[in-house]
Amino acid sequence: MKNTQVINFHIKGDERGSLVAIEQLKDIPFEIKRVYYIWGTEKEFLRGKHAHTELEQILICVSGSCKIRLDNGKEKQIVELKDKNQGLFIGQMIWREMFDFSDNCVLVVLASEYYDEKEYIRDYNEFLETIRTGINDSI
Ligand code: T46
Repeated sequence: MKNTQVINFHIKGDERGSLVAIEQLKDIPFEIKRVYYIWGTEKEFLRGKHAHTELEQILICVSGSCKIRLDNGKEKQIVELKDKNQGLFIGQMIWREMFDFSDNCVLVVLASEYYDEKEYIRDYNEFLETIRTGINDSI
């Protein structure tokens, strides 16, 4: 889906175990302004349910697994994150829902912007309307 991408990070492994390094503007397409992580979400809960007008992010499941439903207003896609060297890029104006969290899931998120509640679209009809009218330049 346009404006989303699964990125496979290079694993530097030896007999001691594995290591993944992520460098801004090299392994991912933006400068990192914020890092946050999510854990302890039980299987029946749904997180996300919003889109961002400005923010770009990379989601990485560094433990366990979860699924992400991506929706650009026209098509939907589900991505399962379960590999520690895999990141999901989500660009602007993509509705996302995270679900099916495993017990040990830790989801790390690298974000291109500081936290700003004003650039969240949390109403699905408003999201569709913004897509339809093309108000956001990134669409
Ligand atoms: C996203 C998905 C993948 C902050 O104070 N600072 C922060 O940087 C963030 C991300 C959240 N918060 C506060 C806002 C809420 O009071 O933490 C609380 C939980 O946030 P939210 O309900 O938005 O969490 P999720 O898991 O639904 O969504 C989060 C991100 O907000 C969002 O940008 O794309 O993870």
